Amino acid sequence: MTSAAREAIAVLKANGIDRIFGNPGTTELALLDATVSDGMEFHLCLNEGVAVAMADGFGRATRSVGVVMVHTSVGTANTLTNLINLRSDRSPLLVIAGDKDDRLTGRGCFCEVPDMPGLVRQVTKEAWRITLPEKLPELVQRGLKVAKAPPSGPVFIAAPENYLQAELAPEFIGRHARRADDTTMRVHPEQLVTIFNMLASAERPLLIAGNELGASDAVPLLVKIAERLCVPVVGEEVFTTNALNFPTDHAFYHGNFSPTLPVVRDPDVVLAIGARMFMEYGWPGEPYLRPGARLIQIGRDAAELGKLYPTELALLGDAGDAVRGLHRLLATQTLPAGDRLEQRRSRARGRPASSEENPRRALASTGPTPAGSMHPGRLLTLMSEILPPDVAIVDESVLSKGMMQSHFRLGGHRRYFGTSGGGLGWGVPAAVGVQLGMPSRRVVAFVGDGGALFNIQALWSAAHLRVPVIVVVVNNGGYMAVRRGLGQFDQACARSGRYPGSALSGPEVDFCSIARGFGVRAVIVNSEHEAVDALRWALDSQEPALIDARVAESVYY
Ligand SMILES: Cc1ncc(C[n+]2csc(CCOP(=O)(O)OP(=O)(O)O)c2C)c(N)n1
Ligand SMILES: [Mg+2]
Repeated sequence: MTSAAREAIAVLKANGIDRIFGNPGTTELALLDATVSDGMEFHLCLNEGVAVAMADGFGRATRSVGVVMVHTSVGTANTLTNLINLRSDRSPLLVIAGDKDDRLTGRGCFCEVPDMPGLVRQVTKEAWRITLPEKLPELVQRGLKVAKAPPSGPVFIAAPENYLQAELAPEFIGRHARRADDTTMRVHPEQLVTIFNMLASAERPLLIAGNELGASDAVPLLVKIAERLCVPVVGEEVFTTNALNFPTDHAFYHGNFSPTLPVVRDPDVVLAIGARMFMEYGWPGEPYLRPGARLIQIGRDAAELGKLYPTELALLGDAGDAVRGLHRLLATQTLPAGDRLEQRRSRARGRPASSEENPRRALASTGPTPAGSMHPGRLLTLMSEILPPDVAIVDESVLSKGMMQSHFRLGGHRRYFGTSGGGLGWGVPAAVGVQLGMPSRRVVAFVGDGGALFNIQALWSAAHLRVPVIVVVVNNGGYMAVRRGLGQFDQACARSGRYPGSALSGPEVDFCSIARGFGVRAVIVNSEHEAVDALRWALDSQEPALIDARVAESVYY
């Protein structure tokens, strides 16, 4: 005999899952008790938002499905912000929430929310409530399958306490303890030939490299395609970029998509691979793409293909697979001839062929800053020089995210994780999760002072799990996105010079004391010289560390 909870753990283990992130209550005792078994660990997180982001970081680092356990309605409610992030990032996750004993339904019991899946239905791919004990292993197995299936995303299961504890009849034991199928999405080779030839014969081709690429291992092959065909490349927009989709220091890389980039203004053929087109932040006014550009889109999400701009060719398929296929065609298809290739090369480079300097780096302004604070661009340049060649960056730096893309050398063996979801409180816990999943790399969280405070207690997890994550707080004194927004809004606040809801002062937040309170070493840096020392000090040890980097507020508005 075994309980539904124990059988659910057996299903997870059969799927190679060896840890659950969560925050339990007494409703989930059967599940928590069942984690005490060989090959399964429970990582206590000090808020459910922390659990979701840590599981996400771990899942993304190990290319697996993160699993989270939370307590009833109250714990589920705390998962919402990061579930919104994960849904936006197409990140697979399984959340199992304990629910009250099914016999209590409708009696106004403690923590009662009559429809737990209803709490999360809008921000998950699927949300179910178990109606029989034997449904738990079945839906855990199916939940993993649905979470992984393209476009991947979070799945939620509410499991009433009495069903978690119930013993299963023998025929239900072992029935679902098998690996959930992976879905392969192959693109058709003939269509790839058409695409290759459209790209090769175009006058002014453009490649848009999207997040699905960063999550694959095909970026080096895309670099080769761009180089051989001489095609300029842009990434997704800054705020939707959540992965390293093309080396940002490559001569053919023109930065994140922006309708004002010269190379975006006049393409005749656009190939968007695994890219969202687009996730609008505000009403765009003018179209982002010139009418008449022939658009080809490839990706795992049918809803994104031809979403806002009509395509000439739309292929539902895996971005990495498509790139591998296109790369193979380099050996067999006709490439543009000599002088045409030269013309294309100079357009792709977007800068004089002799200069080895990346144009966007030169463009980035790093003028003087008030004494006692650094320019965030300079900080990032220093970080780029000092951090290891295989460092993994976890970025939730809001207004500094564009500078991360331009000043920090993202390429080679470096990895980059961000969120496109807009919900603050993902970065610090996600970095702890990435570091757990990538023990041989150093992981650096680059987080805003405002965003860091939404789930700062993830520092405790870093100390508790002894993972050497380095948290760099880019401290500009508050919510500069709000401050800048109010300035651009140009009404009462701009006229009076008073900016409510944006300053983290009176008292100033003491990040170092907070970090030490959670068992993490910490230091303040006010200058470039101190930043260099602090980064070396943090890297010298295998303990987690926080660096409170004071950057100039005035850079942001
Ligand atoms: C959960 C959540 N609450 C509120 C917001 C609104 N918001 C957007 S940016 C921002 C300020 C972020 O401050 P910080 O992390 O310091 O970055 P900065 O704006 O200074 O670059 C806030 C509060 C949000 N995105 N998510
Ligand atoms: Mg800030």
